[in-house]
Amino acid sequence: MNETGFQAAKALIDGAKRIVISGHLSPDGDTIGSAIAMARLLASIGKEAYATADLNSLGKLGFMKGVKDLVPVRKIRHQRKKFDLFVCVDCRAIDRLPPEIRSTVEGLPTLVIDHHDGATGSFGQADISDPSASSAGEIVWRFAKWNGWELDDVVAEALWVSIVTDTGRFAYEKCSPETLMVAADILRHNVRKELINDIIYNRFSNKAMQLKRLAWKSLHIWRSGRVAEVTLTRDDFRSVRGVKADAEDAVEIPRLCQRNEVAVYFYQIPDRTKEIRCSIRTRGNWNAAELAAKFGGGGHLKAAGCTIKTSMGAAKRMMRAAIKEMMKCPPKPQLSSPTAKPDTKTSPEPAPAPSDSAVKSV
Ligand SMILES: [Mn+2]
Repeated sequence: MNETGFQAAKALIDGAKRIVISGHLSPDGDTIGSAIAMARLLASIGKEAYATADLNSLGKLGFMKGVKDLVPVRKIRHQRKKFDLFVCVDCRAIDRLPPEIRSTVEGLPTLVIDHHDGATGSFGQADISDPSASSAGEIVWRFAKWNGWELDDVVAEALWVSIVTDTGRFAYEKCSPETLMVAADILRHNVRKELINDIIYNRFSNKAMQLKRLAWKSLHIWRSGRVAEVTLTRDDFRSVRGVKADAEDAVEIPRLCQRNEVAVYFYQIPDRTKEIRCSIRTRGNWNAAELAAKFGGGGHLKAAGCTIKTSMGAAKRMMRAAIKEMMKCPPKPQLSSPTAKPDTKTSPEPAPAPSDSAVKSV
């Protein structure tokens, strides 16, 4: 419990009337869930609170009860009345925010609620981030309880989506005993857990199915599967009239190789052919965030992403060279979370899966 941080956060909120809330670009379940929950909790104590997101990137998350209250990013700039507080969830850098809102929130007093590793570059006046938390949603829950705020069903559902997606359904390393206690409390509310699981993980549109087929066809395996890649080009997306959100989980395909340690999903956004996005997942101690940082990207220890501004062929050559370089030396052991036990004797299997959601590529 971050008592000092929570008190500073409370003081900022007490002094604010009109609050804007946003998470990172290409929002995932945790970004949307923690933003919706925070806005609703703040509204419950009489604040005018607006959660914003790029509504075109919601993908499957459109089913969530709180989505109807989200304000499109473009509308935030045209708000006539000024905001007096910005709450930044699941993110801690201005340049990771949707570009449409950056000028509006820059310079506002800021409360940061993040859980990414390597908590650097904070820009807030109050910061209740915790890299050991499973999700930003888990921190929102702790803060709500600390304040004595009541959760309603919409908040509970939003926080459930946050935690379920960011822990890979309670499977990833950062899923702690406390995460399960939080989840247990959330389940006291009316949460559509079966429906949520089905929509997010078990049902795919025709476009998504066609893109999966193309991604499987592109599977490229090297180093006996220790490294594997899939690729979706602009033409692939165009051929099925699909968008990025229709293939968010493509990086899970190369990860299925039995010995896989580094998985990469290369893709092009239609209309931006000179820009190759790479979604990276690692096992063991390979640092996905460091690999992505070589190309100006970032993320978590085992789930990260970057954009390389070049052609597909050149981006692949650059990424493959960086992976080879990284794999020359054995990975540095690292503890990504204070709750993780350094228990190497009893775990001959590769380390658990990454700490980001299956619904989006970082
Ligand atoms: Mn998150």
